[in-house]
Amino acid sequence: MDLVDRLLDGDRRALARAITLTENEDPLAGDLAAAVFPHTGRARTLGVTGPPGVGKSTVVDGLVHLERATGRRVGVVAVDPTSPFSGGAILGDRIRMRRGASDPGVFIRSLATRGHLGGLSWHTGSVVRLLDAAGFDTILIETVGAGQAEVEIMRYAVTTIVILVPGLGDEVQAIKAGILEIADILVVNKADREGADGLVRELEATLELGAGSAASWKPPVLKTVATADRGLDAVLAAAHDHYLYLESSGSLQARLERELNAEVRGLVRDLAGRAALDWARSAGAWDSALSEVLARRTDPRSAAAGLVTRFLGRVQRKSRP
Ligand SMILES: Nc1nc2c(ncn2[C@@H]2O[C@H](COP(=O)(O)OP(=O)(O)OP(=O)(O)O)[C@@H](O)[C@H]2O)c(=O)[nH]1
Ligand SMILES: [Mg+2]
Repeated sequence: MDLVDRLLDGDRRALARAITLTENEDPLAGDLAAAVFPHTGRARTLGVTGPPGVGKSTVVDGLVHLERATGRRVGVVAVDPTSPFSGGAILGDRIRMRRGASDPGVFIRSLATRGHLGGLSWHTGSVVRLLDAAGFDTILIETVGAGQAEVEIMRYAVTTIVILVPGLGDEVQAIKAGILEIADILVVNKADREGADGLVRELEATLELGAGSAASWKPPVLKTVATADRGLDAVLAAAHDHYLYLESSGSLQARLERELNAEVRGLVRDLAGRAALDWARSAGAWDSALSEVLARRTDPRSAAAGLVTRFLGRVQRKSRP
């Protein structure tokens, strides 16, 4: 497919077109995903989430700027599970960047719900892979906190940065429960406002309560003033440390395997139900299919389709008189 070749060459128009096909769930999107999959797995993904208006886009903009200064190419996917508009005024405003808009080393795209959240989540994963295949070194995923949605979407980020600000009040209590669990790095933005130190202490105390074993990653709590680019270099350094931690502890590989396993499992279940899944596991077909995916020789959809085809063939043979 010519589109794939151009995308792999880093052609921005091809990339934009591929994303649109994916977003529209065009019949070509599956082929596209299959064709680019072997060329993925290189980019580093960084998620930025938190309640509305805490400064996510400003932080993302600052991080893009820092990454560009080291020559890395950066893709930004802004995901808004709360808005049904795509590329419209609301979302456009959400991701307005101060810098980088005309930099060829930066590619920004927004995604919004068109129906169900599951679709949005799938789009996000697919778009991240397209950016990865197109040669972007760092992919930032911004999503506005909206309960389960950001948890789903942050699956695609290796490192998740959760942003809070002083003065959120009761909201912090609610946020703490769910969102802190997915935070690898906590940022108290708008530290130019009163109450930042108090919030840092409060978050540190909460993290202390839920602290795991001595060997596990302890999310740092960092203060930033994103509008003044203050503290963002420390955020990026922490993200780097987190990545190295995952890599050296073997968690990065384990995590990747878990994600791809879950993806193929979900696809098989969607295509042919639980029985197909049970069969694949018991017949030993699962392990070989999955190892092909892990080696990036087969994409998750093709692997799932292959398993389902074998399962259905078996069902047909059995039901023949
Ligand atoms: N005082 C202060 N204001 C900030 C800081 N960071 C961002 N802001 C302001 O906060 C407002 C919201 O910033 P955004 O970056 O758009 O926030 P967001 O979290 O992306 O917003 P949504 O995507 O709509 O949820 C803007 O007016 C920013 O200029 C900061 O560190 N200090
Ligand atoms: Mg925003």
